[in-house]
Amino acid sequence: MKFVKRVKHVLRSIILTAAIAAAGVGAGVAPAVADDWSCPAEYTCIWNETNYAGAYSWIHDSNTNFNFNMSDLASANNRASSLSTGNIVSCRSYFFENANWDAVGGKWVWFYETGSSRGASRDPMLSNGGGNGHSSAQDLNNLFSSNQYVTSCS
Ligand SMILES: [Ca+2]
Ligand SMILES: [Ca+2]
Repeated sequence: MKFVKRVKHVLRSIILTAAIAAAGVGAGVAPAVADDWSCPAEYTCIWNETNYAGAYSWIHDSNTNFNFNMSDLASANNRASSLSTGNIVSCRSYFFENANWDAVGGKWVWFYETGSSRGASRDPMLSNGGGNGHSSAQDLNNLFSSNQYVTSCS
């Protein structure tokens, strides 16, 4: 299996989130994202509440640490309660309890992109488990601290 680490685009995410928040205010609607289908192409999306609600973050590329903010400007670290892979082009999106993709010292699971028939691509409630693999049957609420996209699933 080939792991491909992409360069983070934290600044772009911040600008994009700010732009969306500004657009939401301008349009007179709440900036909260209400369903997983709003997760844009090539992003994995996390929300701090179940059912794809509350503060959110659109994650682009792999991150060794969730040191970026969600839409409410609070850290995304240990705050994901629901998750969608939207339409990412990666084959798999891994999420880890610990930073630095630590698959030994903590829980980890993976999700597939939309359209894949090989497994879950989203989960509205991480507290009762979710995704595939190692820790999929365990409580994953408010846990994730790093993520990794894998672009090849040979
Ligand atoms: Ca964590
Ligand atoms: Ca679940």
